[in-house]
Amino acid sequence: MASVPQPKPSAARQDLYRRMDKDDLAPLWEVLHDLIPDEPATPCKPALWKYRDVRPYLMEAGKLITAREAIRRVLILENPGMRGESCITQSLYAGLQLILPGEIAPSHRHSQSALRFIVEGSGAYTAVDGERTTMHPGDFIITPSWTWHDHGNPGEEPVVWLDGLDIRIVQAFGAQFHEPFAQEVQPVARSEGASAARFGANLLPVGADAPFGKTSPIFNYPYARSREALAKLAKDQAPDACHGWKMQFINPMTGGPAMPTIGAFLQLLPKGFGGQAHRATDGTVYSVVEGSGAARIGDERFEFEPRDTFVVPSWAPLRLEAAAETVLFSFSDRPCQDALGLWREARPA
Ligand code: 1HN
Repeated sequence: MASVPQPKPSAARQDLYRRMDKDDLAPLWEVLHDLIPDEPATPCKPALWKYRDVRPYLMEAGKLITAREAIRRVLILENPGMRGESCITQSLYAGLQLILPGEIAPSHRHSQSALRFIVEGSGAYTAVDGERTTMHPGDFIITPSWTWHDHGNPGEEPVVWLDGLDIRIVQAFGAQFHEPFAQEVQPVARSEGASAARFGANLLPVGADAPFGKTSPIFNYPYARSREALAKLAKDQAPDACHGWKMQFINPMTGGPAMPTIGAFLQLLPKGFGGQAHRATDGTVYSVVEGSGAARIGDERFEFEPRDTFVVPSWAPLRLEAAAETVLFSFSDRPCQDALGLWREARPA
């Protein structure tokens, strides 16, 4: 698009703009170059949150406000290029949520979808439409759009997870709805593990409808199983030059992504891995599960260790390095972009 911004409009043009402004009109030619950039132009910056730095704030918040009072006791991971906008990429929200032993976070539902990636502690549960699932580190848990959900921690230790929500995507469509449940804790309607048995054993109950619409009927993908799949994959196949061994969490009813708006992935990097540069149009949030290494994002280098979170903006070149065998969880808006035919990547030749 050959549109060259004018340095300063002439007096006659400015006069025209001023008069039309009163009638809610504006000249496209003054903004065209910003509206349609040659390449992705995002205010989103690369950033890393060290869990070691975040955890003390989270625990202090745990002393100052209960989960019940807060509704959700979360520290938002605000992208440094978009402070005050409650987002980590241009399209996604992320935060670290704490629930202490004995606490509950009250039940509600909303049109926004959420994922939980468990970062620290075991023994808390989340309930989705009448079924509870117990959290363990590394589990990938989904709260599908418009499902009743609440959390509780009947265990002995603080539990912390990374929340990812499609808040900005739903907001862009003006399709936000929220409703509190009549009681703080929703009744349990099925035994724990019911969804995994019905939908997660490469079997489907004959005649079953998708209980969560376009979202996977499996709402907990336990780390032990995902980790084993990665280990087996790595035994028989060479790593990808950019991603190592990378798998996507899928919806068993469709073979597509587990969530309609958010793609979630788990990848293994061998010790000593020095990945090639890769970029894609989906800004991506990473949570470090095992190992250590560095993410080179553009010309910045971020060293990571387990439980750290980092973000890679849309179209920023990423190179992953692993000092030890490393496992990374990640999520992005890729399913949205795929559905609309927008997703692009650039791999080394
Ligand atoms: C929400 O419902 C949860 O259910 C977490 O745990 C974070 C951020 C914004 C809006 C709703 C949860 C949220 C949220």
